Amino acid sequence: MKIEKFVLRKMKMRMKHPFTTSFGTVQDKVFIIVEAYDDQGFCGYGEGDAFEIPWYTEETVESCWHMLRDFYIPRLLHVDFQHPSEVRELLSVYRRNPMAKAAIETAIWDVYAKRMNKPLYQVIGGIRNEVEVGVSIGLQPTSEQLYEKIEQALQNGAKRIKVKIKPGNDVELVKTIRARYPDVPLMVDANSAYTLEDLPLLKELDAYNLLMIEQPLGADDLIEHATLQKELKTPICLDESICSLKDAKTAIALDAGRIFNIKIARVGGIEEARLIHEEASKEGIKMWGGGMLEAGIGRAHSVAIATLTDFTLPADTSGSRHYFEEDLIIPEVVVEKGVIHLPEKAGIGYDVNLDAYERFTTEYLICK
Ligand code: OSB
Ligand code: MG
Repeated sequence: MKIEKFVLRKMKMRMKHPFTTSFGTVQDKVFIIVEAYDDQGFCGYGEGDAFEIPWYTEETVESCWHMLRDFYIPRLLHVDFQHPSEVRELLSVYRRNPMAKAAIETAIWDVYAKRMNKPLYQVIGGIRNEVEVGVSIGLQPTSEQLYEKIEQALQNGAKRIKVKIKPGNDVELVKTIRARYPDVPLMVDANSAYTLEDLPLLKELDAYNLLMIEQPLGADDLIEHATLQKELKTPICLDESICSLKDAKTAIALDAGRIFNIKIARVGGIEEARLIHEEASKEGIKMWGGGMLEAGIGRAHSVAIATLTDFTLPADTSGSRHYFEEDLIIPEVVVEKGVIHLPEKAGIGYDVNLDAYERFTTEYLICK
């Protein structure tokens, strides 16, 4: 197959509520869409989910635009290849920048699945057509607002609750949630806000029967995570620390975490995510699908990857309406009683809602 034309779009969608983590607050979701047009007239979509500010990973919307326009698109345009899994190798000459790679690689997987006339989740090896999901609740201005969000999530059937923590907003917060909801499947995510100097505090979290503690330490702190895991009963889940198969292998060798949050964006594409899944499965690591506050196209890809065999824990992916008044796909992603049912249409299984799609576009570039 050959890609004869790419279109890059910069998009902006206002979120219903600001989303706050230990690294900062997102109110406007600014992201990239890649459209890939093949030699048979099929069009595939991918989403670039780096943030405007390099706080979760080092990439930004602008750095991704640059990588895509100046390197990845010229590398892939008019090149003949058999299968989207080859894109990983074709782009491997360019170091890192995984979110930019994922944006274009996922678009090519979507085109390929459409050519095969099969749903993407089946093409990538998914084994189920529904995915259980929980919610990720950002840091809230008041505890009333936090309880309100938890209450809402539970009423909607969320399979587990994840709350963000940061220094000064941690043990006491978890303690009060646990007092109110003794049996709710609960976990916390620190987004790298702690160091090993916080060991005594992190050990206190062991008392609250958490499913896991997500990314307590820095992205580069694999050795430190291994030290911490030895001191904790609660499993550590790695997020920011795993940006490639190589990172996953190192984390496994060090026993730096017993659970992986897998995001296609963070690891550089569907193929890298599949390889990590394969490796982690062999080693008994549990997995679940992470989220990037995606719009519909990224959401569709995130749900697809969560259908792989060992994604056995509830994903972070919410329905479209959780973050946005209106999404850019039809139908929108819907969560029913904590479950997302995957569409059986070819490719990502959702169509672009052209009216919304154009309105959310702030810039575009045609490359052919
Ligand atoms: O750490 O998983 C994270 C959102 C943006 C960046 C990082 C993270 C998150 C979330 C929310 O926790 C996931 C989602 O609902 O999309
Ligand atoms: Mg996280």
